[in-house]
Amino acid sequence: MADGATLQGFTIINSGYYGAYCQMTKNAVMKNCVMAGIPHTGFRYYTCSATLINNTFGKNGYAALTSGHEGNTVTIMNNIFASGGSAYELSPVSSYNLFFNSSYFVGNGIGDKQGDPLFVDAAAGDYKLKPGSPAIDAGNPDPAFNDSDGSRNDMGAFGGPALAP
Ligand SMILES: [Ca+2]
Repeated sequence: MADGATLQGFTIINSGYYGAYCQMTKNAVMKNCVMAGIPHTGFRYYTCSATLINNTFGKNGYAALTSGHEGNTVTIMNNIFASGGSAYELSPVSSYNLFFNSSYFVGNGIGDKQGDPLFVDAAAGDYKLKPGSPAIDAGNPDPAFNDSDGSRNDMGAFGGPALAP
């Protein structure tokens, strides 16, 4: 990804080696993306600054996020990390993320929590949330992040203001 680039609204399942690769990039943004079944890593960093908001990481081969080098500044918020590791070789600034079966970084910020996100049908690639999911109305409570229906932010790729209801 290039400096200041935004990757938004993509679903990348069972593809490639890295879902996206951010190398020597400043101020990259990824939001409302689904990354699942990727052989290595959903999002790979190499000396990069980036913000990840409202993404869903399903089960990936190695981890949701990995870093190939130090010197990263990564902020994660309102994301769901489900299985296959969350972040390896990387210490993101974290808030309002949901972690499930994550073997590396499991969140240490305000609003971070653990639990089964209750996807509709992950095996079939449907990463929307079932009623009762702990990710519903559990993202950042600032109205700037509200869902398009006006309710509090739902964690994951289908929450936040960017998508139509
Ligand atoms: Ca909501």
